[in-house]
Amino acid sequence: MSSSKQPIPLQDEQEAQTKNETNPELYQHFASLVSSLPRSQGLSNNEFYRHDQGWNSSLVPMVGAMVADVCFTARPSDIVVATTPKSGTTWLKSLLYATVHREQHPADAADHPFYSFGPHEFIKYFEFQIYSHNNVPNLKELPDPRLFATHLPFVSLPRTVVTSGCKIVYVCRDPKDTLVSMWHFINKLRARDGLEPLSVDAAAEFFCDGLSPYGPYWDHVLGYWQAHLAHPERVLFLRYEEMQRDPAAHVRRLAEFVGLPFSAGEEEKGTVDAIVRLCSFEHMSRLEVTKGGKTDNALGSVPNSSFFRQGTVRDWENHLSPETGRRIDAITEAKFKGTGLCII
Ligand code: PPS
Repeated sequence: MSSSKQPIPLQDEQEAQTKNETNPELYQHFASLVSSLPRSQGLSNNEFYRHDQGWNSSLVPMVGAMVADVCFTARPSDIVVATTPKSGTTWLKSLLYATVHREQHPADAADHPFYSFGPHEFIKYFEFQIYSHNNVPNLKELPDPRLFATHLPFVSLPRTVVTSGCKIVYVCRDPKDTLVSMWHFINKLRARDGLEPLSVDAAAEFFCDGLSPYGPYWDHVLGYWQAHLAHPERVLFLRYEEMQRDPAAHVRRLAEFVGLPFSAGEEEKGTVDAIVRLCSFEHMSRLEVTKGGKTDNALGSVPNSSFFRQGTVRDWENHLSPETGRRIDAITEAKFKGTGLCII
């Protein structure tokens, strides 16, 4: 278990600890490069650019990804939460943080840091929290195990994440539920930015064309699936629907994977169940910090409540037509055929 004193993630404390430096020239260099890439509309509140490695995103996170690639130095002890957006990131981050820091912050403690900070303050994204606003932070002082997050496809991870042999935890979700969750979220951002909402049909069209954040969705999932097949000890591959069915089993898997299995004493004390309860949708979505707090990142300020909507499986049936559902299933079957991957 982590014996180090990872501070609770007060923005100021962390900034002081990471001795922020800036490099506007580097950011400008990559911004010019991204600006020269093919661009299009997509399932977004911003224009998409197409990265050379085949994925789409708005400019800011793509620049952040490029800065991370050249500036981030991974350690074998690092743990990276990787996801395609809206597939269970917030939940997985919470479970991982609560598991890794369970000694310092017991899940049933009344002063657990989850009561004070939004869920995305604990494990930050490379591409729009850590490497943003011209920052090139010195992350060397952060105690092990350092926890990071990303929505980047495997092919574009900061290169030392792959070469260091650090651990990656990936979660995927039925693409239809992922799409519906994304559509709701993007429309909130569009309303914030004074843009018209996207219809669900337009959103589905973009999604099927690969024009979703960090999409094509299918390439994203396959990239991590193949990495998991090649290195199961380094890449844990989880499914949102299976986590819903048995969250406690997944917390145990997660703990074992990161080398912090629960002891018999912890099992007896109910530590696993306490973590499951702490991180459950029902609990997290009702916290004051969720209802009233915001998370600032390079894409703007986002209410914490927007990371919690329904937290259920098959909500797509309430929004997508059966034809759209079949169309997405057909793409999924075709793309995953012969890979051993089944997620619907
Ligand atoms: S993000 O923006 O990429 O971080 O979003 P992400 O967290 O990946 O996905 C948001 C969806 O996950 C649901 N959610 C949860 N499900 C179960 N348990 C917990 N604790 C939890 N927290 C968030 C959230 O409601 C979004 O799904 P939908 O279908 O929109 O409800």
